[in-house]
Amino acid sequence: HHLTHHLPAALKGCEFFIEYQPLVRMEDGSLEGAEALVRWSHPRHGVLGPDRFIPLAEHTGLIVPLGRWVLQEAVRQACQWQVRGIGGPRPLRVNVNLSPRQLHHPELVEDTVAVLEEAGLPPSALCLEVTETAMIRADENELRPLRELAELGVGIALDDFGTGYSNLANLRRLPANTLKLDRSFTQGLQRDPADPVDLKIVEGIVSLAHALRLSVTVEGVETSTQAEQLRELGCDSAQGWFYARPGPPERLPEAV
Ligand code: G
Ligand code: G
Ligand code: NA
Ligand code: MN
Repeated sequence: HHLTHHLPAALKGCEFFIEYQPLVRMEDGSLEGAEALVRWSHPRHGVLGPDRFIPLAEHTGLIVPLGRWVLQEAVRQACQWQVRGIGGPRPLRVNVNLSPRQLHHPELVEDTVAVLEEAGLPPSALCLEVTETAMIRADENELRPLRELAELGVGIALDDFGTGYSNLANLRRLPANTLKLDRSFTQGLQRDPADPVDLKIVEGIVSLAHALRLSVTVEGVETSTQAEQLRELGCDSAQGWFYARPGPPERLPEAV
């Protein structure tokens, strides 16, 4: 694949950049943080989304240096927000996605700690997102680095929750402190009136998550109706086009 072929040069040539999508607290609409979403500014194909190249980078192993770059960049950015007082008295958190391959990399903990220390960012200002599917596939050895990071105060989010096949016993053993409800659930609330079964499912997931002391973030909120329903169902924070699309870091202060 020709894109695969060009990935190493693209990383060397600084063709990647990051957009940030705000995370908003449901209780008061305040800005909680932002998710870092990588893009490739390809000289011939224009801007490519992560779906176009993350699987390729994962396949070749380039995801490790690329992921490290994303982490470093995002942590530096979070530091900038802190320095400028954006987000008010509570420091903004930055969420960074981790691929399965990064999860298995022996230096994950060391690298992450080094990046935080170098930037002077407290571990609690970083959250690592790992998909539900990747987490439930991980054995105890593979979960250990995440557990270590969680003990240091780094947030761990179960991303795209509801698309995998977790069972309850499984959820308990994961080192996550946040559950990100996949946007397919949010879409189910689109109809007016919302499907009562969809409402019950979300309600059930939220109460299960809270029983396990997981905070719930909902993805893909596109309308005020959805936002209101999800707030009433007890979701803690939200992300989606209703609040803001992913954008450059300078735009974050205007987000809320
Ligand atoms: O932004 P949308 O922007 O198209 O992102 C699509 C998916 O790509 C998201 O679900 C996200 O999990 C994934 N993604 C975005 N940035 C990164 C990244 O830096 N690393 C990894 N592994 N996945 C990412
Ligand atoms: O979950 P991942 O981490 O998979 O999610 C990020 C992806 O979701 C990105 O591609 C982003 O552009 C997209 N996205 C973010 N907000 C919304 C939304 O409100 N609606 C839809 N349809 N997609 C969204
Ligand atoms: Na994500
Ligand atoms: Mn997600």
